[in-house]
Amino acid sequence: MSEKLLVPDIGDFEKVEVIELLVKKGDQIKVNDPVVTIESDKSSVEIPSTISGLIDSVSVKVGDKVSKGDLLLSIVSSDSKQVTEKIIPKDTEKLIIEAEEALKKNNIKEEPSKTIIKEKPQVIKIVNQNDIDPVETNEWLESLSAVINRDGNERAHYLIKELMNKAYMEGANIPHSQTTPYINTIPVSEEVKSTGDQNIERRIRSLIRWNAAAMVVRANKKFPELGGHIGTFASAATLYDVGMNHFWRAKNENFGGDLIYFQGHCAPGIYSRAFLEGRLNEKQLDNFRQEVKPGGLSSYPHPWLMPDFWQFPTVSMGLGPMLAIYQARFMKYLINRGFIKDDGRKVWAFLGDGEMDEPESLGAIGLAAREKLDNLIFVVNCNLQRLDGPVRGNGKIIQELEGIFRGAGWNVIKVIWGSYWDPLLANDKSGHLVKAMNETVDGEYQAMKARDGAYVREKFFGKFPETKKLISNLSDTDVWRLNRGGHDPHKVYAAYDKASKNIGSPTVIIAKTIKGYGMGKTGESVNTTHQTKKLDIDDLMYYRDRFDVPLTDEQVKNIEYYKPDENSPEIKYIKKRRLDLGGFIPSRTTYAKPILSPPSDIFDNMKVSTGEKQMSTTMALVRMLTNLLRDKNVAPRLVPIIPDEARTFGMEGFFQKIGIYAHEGQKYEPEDSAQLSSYREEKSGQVLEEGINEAGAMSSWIAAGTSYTNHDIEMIPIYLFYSMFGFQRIGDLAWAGADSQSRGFLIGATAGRTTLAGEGLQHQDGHSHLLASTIPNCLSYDPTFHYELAVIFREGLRRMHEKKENIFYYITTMNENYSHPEMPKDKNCEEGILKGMYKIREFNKFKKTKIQFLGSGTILREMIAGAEILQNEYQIDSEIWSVTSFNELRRDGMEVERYNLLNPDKEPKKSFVELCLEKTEGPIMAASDYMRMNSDQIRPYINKSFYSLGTDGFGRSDTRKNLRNFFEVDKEHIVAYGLSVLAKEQLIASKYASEAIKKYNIDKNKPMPTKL
Ligand SMILES: Cc1ncc(C[n+]2csc(CCOP(=O)(O)OP(=O)(O)O)c2C)c(N)n1
Ligand SMILES: [Mg+2]
Repeated sequence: MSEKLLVPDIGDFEKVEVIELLVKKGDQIKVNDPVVTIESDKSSVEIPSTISGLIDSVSVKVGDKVSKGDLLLSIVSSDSKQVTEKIIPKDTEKLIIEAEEALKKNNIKEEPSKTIIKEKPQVIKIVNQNDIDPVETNEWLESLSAVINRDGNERAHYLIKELMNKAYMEGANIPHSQTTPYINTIPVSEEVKSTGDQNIERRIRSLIRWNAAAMVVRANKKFPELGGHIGTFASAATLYDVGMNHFWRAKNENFGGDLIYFQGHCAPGIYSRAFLEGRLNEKQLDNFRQEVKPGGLSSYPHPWLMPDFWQFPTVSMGLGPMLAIYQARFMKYLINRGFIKDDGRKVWAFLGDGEMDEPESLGAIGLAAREKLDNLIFVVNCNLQRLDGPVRGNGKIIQELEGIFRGAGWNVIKVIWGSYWDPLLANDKSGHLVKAMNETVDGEYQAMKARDGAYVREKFFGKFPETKKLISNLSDTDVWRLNRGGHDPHKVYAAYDKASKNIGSPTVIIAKTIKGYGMGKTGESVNTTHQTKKLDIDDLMYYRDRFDVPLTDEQVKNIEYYKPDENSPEIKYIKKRRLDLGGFIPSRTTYAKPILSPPSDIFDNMKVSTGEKQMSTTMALVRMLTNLLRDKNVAPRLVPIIPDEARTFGMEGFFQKIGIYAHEGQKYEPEDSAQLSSYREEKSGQVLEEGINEAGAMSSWIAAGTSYTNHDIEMIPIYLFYSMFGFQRIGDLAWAGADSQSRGFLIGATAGRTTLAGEGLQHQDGHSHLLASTIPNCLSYDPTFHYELAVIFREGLRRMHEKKENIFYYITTMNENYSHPEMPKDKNCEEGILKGMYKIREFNKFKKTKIQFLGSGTILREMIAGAEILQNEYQIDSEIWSVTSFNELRRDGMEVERYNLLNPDKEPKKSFVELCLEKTEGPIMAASDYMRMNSDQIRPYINKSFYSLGTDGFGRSDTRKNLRNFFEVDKEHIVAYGLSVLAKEQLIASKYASEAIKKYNIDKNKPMPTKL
């Protein structure tokens, strides 16, 4: 039976043009196969079939205008059932069921701990001066103890929650406290014990500590300018060691590998372990921070400088936490899209407590909880200090972070006290010890660790008679030995174990440590620890003794490294641990297969003229992506990333076509479900819709752009954003992306100071290309026409994803509609587009006076229009060059110039600019919709008179015409300035320029736009 396929609801649009027929009479099609592409003035969308069968007739042709309800195809249906099947809205019911199933799976919590605590539980009797009825308080507390005793912690937690709900409903507005007492989260009775040999692990850790410090001290002895850090790793050594010995699984043929974000300035400690593991030698350690000659060790984790070792650049504080969150999210994305299997890989991020003040550090923690990233573990090393002094002298950073993370929905594990405190806490019957712990501020905690046992006895235990008594049988040395949780391998192990098993939420481990642990008087817990790079002989002797490093005094004086024999138990142990965990960490490898570039004809439709049809380059890009989504190699690998601007860029068609990634699917029927481009979220969705979150979107881009190494699967991230909210907003992340060797496309849409008309100063980008030019492996382009975009994009795919070059592309696209010409037939055109310029037009009627125009982006069109006027009204000839990239031209110019200067005896080479322009006639005038500095970049490589126009100054909202007039880049200014340049070069009389200035009402007295 013949069925009719009609145009579905396409939203507010009427009479939308059919731009492509994707099927023909006689084709067999299935439900959801795209049949035609329609295009409004803003976006293009494919219409999928809702019927499967044989096409009987096609009722539309390219160029037709269609509206809702118009007939598209007649189909002889092959399945009568599907005739009535409604494709839009999607089967939401099914999606909900799927999402709920997934939810259920995720919610399968570990069996609630049924352990009935046998020993007397820790009852904390809060001794509070404001307690109006301590007896009643005691009764409640004892009841609670009884519950814990009988039914366990989970039951107690449940009752407390119910009590709070009840109180709330009764009207008692009791604010819920997000913090717990200042003690460890994991009770002693629930600590899982390490299976490791603690003695040997301590010996290994001591050697790692020693060699790490020695590396820094030796480097600075040789070259005091080199710098480095000792105190940070000294505080974090146990946190890393327990992970390395027991938890972090390396990538190998059976497992994808855990991903560890090391705290940047801990690098010496990581090198030091690699030295014991036999991965680095003494010579390399001696080249710490000497990166210019090959073989040196980079100051911090820089994959660019050590591409086989470091995976994640973290030293710019705050980026590590954010990148780790989006890394964990992208891992789930790849799992949910079926690219990698879910084998329980984890992302661990090590952060400093001072670093947590960076807004970026905490900025994305809500997302981590929302997305239920139980593959993510943060370890915050709370040594209570940052660079200058205490992180929270007057407060408690651990408590503050606990509240913030718990409030955001994280699983929080505090590791505050080491095992030596356990008996004291068990004997704290009156609760005074915990009270003292709660009331002591970080400034005091820090000061105590800079002194000695006697001081701690007086200042801390001396707070109450009860606490003083508690330690009456301990010597000052015993008191001094009371350790912090982050230095206790047992406590750290228990926390890591619990974190690794947590399901349904991310975990943060907040560990308390001492900055400069073991460094003695000059370095331990003192405010200057962070910058200690040199230790004198006494300090070194102390350090050796503190950690029992088997070196003689003489060896200490020589600051020798210590590495036990290959057959020693220590070396055997350290290697065996890593062998059991799959290999060494960190290690950066890639086994990703390249993505075959699409055939060159995939973009052929962008090489023909659009005729009357006007479109923006943004729309051309979306058209191109729609084409790419039909290429079987490329389509699944595309990761479109959008910070809430899909509609601005005309990309709403992607919602239905490839879906928006949502780990829980879509639990609601979207408001616009009846429409063709309705908002569709799906567990296997492809689009990363990040919301208004450029930093998050960029972090996703980096995760996807480095997927080839972190997941061994090449992906093609395409992040589209308002160009003004690109580099200047996320510049530091872009730099980290470059360091990480990310591959992918950044698309600065709505670009150009005068092209995005009706917005305003903070939206109007006239410099993003200059910012892009600061990144060495970023190639940036400012194309004007659709074929330029196609050539650039395809080459990007080829170089990055097929040839695996570690570069990335920044391309600006605009929202001005105009018609696009056919690609010039000149065989050098493609090469020119890629190198940065090619000749696009020539006005050559009069052969008297000539000028060279170099233009890019939308301003190229103003130049063409200006050149036409010059030809028609002033008999001036011109050649017009489309400059797709001033940045690339400059790079080539610099390189050629350098070669020529280094080879004075050789035939000089010519830069591409020179080759293009050397035989041309007349002065050169360049312009773009960016600051003059953009086009000025090529000035040194041009041996002719060169002038530039540009949009220097604050942007503002107005019409394009007025803006271009204001910034003096419209065709009228191009004519007037062009004549003036010719007059200055004495090629024409100055009166022509003066007349033009008058004719176009150009106000000579108007200040420079930079001053307005
Ligand atoms: C964005 C940024 N700002 C400043 C620095 C310089 N810096 C390096 S380490 C450091 C102090 C770090 O303190 P914390 O996070 O507590 O780490 P700790 O060394 O105490 O473990 C600072 C300010 C940096 N690396 N990145
Ligand atoms: Mg710190």
